[in-house]
Amino acid sequence: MQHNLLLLPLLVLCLYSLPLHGSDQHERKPYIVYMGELPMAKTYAVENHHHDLLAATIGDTYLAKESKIHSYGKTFNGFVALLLPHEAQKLREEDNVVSVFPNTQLELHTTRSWDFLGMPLTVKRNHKIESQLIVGVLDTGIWVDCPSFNDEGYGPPPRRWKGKCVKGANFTGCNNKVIGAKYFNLGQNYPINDDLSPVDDMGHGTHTASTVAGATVKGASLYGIGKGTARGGVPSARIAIYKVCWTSGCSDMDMLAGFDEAIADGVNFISVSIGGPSRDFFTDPIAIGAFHAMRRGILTSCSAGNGGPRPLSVENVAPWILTAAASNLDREFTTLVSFGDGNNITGLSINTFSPKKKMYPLIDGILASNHSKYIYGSASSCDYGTLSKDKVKGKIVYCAGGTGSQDLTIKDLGGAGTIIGVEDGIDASYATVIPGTFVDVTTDGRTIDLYINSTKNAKAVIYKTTTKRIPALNLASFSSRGPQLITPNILKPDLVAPGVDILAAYSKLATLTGYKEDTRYDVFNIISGTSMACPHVTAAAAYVKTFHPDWSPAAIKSALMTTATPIKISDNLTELGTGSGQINPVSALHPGLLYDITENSYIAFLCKQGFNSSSIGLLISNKRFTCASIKPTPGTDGINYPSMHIQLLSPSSNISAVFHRTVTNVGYGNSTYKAKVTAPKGLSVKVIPHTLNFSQLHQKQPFKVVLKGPPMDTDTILLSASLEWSDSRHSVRSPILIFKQVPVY
Ligand SMILES: *[C@@H]1O[C@H](CO)[C@@H](O)[C@H](O)[C@H]1NC(C)=O
Ligand SMILES: *[C@@H]1O[C@H](CO)[C@@H](O)[C@H](O)[C@H]1NC(C)=O
Ligand SMILES: *[C@@H]1O[C@H](CO)[C@@H](O)[C@H](O)[C@H]1NC(C)=O
Ligand SMILES: *[C@@H]1O[C@H](CO)[C@@H](O)[C@H](O)[C@H]1NC(C)=O
Ligand SMILES: *[C@@H]1O[C@H](CO)[C@@H](O)[C@H](O)[C@H]1NC(C)=O
Ligand SMILES: *[C@@H]1O[C@H](CO)[C@@H](O)[C@H](O)[C@H]1NC(C)=O
Ligand SMILES: *[C@@H]1O[C@H](CO)[C@@H](O)[C@H](O)[C@H]1NC(C)=O
Ligand SMILES: *[C@@H]1O[C@H](CO)[C@@H](O)[C@H](O)[C@H]1NC(C)=O
Ligand SMILES: CC(=O)N[C@H]1CO[C@H](CO)[C@@H](O)[C@@H]1O
Repeated sequence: MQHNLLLLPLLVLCLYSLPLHGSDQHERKPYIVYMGELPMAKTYAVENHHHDLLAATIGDTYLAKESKIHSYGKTFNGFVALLLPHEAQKLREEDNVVSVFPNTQLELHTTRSWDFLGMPLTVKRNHKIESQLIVGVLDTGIWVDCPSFNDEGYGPPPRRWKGKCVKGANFTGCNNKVIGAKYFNLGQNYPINDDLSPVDDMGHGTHTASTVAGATVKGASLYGIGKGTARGGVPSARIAIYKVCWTSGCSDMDMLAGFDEAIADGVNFISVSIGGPSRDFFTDPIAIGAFHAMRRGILTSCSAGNGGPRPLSVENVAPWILTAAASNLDREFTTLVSFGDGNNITGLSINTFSPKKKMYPLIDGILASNHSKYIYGSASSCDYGTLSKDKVKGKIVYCAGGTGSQDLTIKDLGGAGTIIGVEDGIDASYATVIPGTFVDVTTDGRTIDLYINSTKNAKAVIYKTTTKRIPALNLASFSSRGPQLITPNILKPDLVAPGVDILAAYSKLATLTGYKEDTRYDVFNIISGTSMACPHVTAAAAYVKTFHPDWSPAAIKSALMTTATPIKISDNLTELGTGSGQINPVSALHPGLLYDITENSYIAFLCKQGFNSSSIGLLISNKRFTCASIKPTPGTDGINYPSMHIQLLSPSSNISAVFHRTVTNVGYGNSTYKAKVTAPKGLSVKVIPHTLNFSQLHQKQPFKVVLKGPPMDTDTILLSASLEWSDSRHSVRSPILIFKQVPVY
């Protein structure tokens, strides 16, 4: 339901996207031909090589030239071309090609948050180093002209910066805060109403960029709602925006172009609040881009997706990606509704409207129904086309269930407001285009039903939204859950960060609800999604880097994971969505031990996963590489991951797994860590050795964790344990999760 709310306007706009350029090429479709790392010896330009390969495949030099859309070649090798399926197949068999996949569309995963994470305004910072960091944001573009991107007090861009600021429609340029902006529309099929420039027509990119690195803005609010200080997690850092998403979605080829440029421009971090169904790593543009970023010391963070609470919904699962799930904050935006009988209920919404009258007539969808025959939809949920304008006008309409755009329907019919009953629970507040709020259909919804039935003269009034403090730290229900199927023995998502009701900067080109019928524009907005969690994680990683500039992407990720706060578990599926827990950026500065992963360990891992030696050779530009030439990586997962996970394929399997790990001492030179294990009944967790002695900093110590147990009970699908290394000053925690695959949900 939440997913729909965020995405509905996008789906509508899809209809306007133009067909691909070229008239007689309607059978050819864009494919991405991915060729791995750039060749070591650049004997001649990669473009020429791409052209030759394409010409040989198509068998026509002219057509080959016409078909090529783009050559990647700044940070990895590959191109996009319009191909027929058999040509794509032919290219797949070429020696120099890792993968060939059709271009598809990905989607967006759509101020107190930093205080809440233990980073008050006064948190200690390395401003000088922070101001040298550049965060690349692949998103919908940016609206620079808002207070969060005011560059007062920022010096010139870091010297290593090689990016540019591309001008265009409604885009005024960059400054010393937003130091780079580019846009990508390789298919030239952006919707007609989109601005051909890095400007943000949707608000999403402005919001995520300001969450990472927005300047500090006092007294920020949305029409007085959520008032406080808005700021990014690393307010001194610089932003470079790569617009890869249009109102029609974000295409694979544009995503890859964004990565290619961002890496070459010299960003330190890449934040991607975008995703799609999980794919094999080397046919997934985000996994490919993030892999080449990792090779150059750049950490990529991504959102886990808004497919929760459904299991198997997690996206962006490559082990070199930091995958972010979403939690709520310790506040809620509640909207009071008073009824004619004196009763009140509180719903959740962002209602910026104050009532003009004391009370309004209240009806439900059934009473408002247009009884002349409608064919589609249900009147009780106020579906479009089912209600009568005469009956709705001037009234508040209660709609039970439905698709989430009833506020727009009721507005069209001249209604005064709407109360929407939601079926699957609500844990985020969404803006409504007229006075409105969302309530649980089975509890408050039933109260409203009874009241409407009890009188001929039902009345109600919806007040402006106010803020309420709540006990915090729950996984948002929309946040995607594991298990994942690409590398089943790696736990994803990795971490949780705030993603519910986040106040951050917004674009003046996008209305608050995204509906064109809305007339409210603001430089702030409150929105929800794992899209909002991802930039929090990116910023936390950047913050850690300002204190440890020499740490690798995997080391920073490990620091965040082993110091995270475990999330309260309400049910089995929640456990599959929280990873190591909620980020705690200040603790992550002192993790004690690190689970580092070098590029070579990722390569060994890919060998273990069964990737072809010649493909892996291309990824690292070493044609002679063979998996046989490296030491096989031992253990169940074959990678030094900071969490431990196995999926049992058969319900009758005994539990048996071994995790080989190596930790690096970054705490005190001379220290002894003892293992502390918590495990449920029926699971034996042995840590060998049980004590790790370090005599100096940066010393490494290996250990293994051996899991053993009988088959899990029939109605148990998860067993959850943990390992904590402690030297009495640090606690280095790894979740251990065993999941039993069940045939159907
Ligand atoms: C309902 O809310 C109104 C407005 O805040 C308040 O005056 C009234 O006392 C409340 N009624 C009940 C029963 O809580
Ligand atoms: C009821 O629906 C019909 C068919 O869509 C439409 O022509 C008519 O105007 C509607 N009536 C009212 C009162 O809205
Ligand atoms: C209210 O009345 C309608 C129509 O008579 C009926 O279908 C519905 O069940 C009633 N709702 C409740 C909660 O009693
Ligand atoms: C890798 O796969 C390709 C075809 O997909 C095959 O030609 C090649 O022999 C394989 N290489 C190795 C080392 O297995
Ligand atoms: C599970 O372990 C028990 C005890 O070690 C053994 O008897 C049994 O054969 C094992 N079952 C499977 C399926 O391996
Ligand atoms: C390390 O600790 C041991 C035992 O506590 C002590 O004997 C030794 O001197 C310490 N070494 C250093 C370099 O501090
Ligand atoms: C670590 O040191 C303790 C005493 O400080 C000793 O008992 C233990 O055997 C040592 N462990 C290893 C693995 O060296
Ligand atoms: C889910 O968790 C509950 C305890 O919270 C447990 O009783 C139940 O058996 C679990 N269900 C499954 C399918 O594992
Ligand atoms: C908000 C804003 O500046 N919108 C402008 C975008 O560009 C169009 C066409 O140039 C203008 O008409 C808008 O005013």
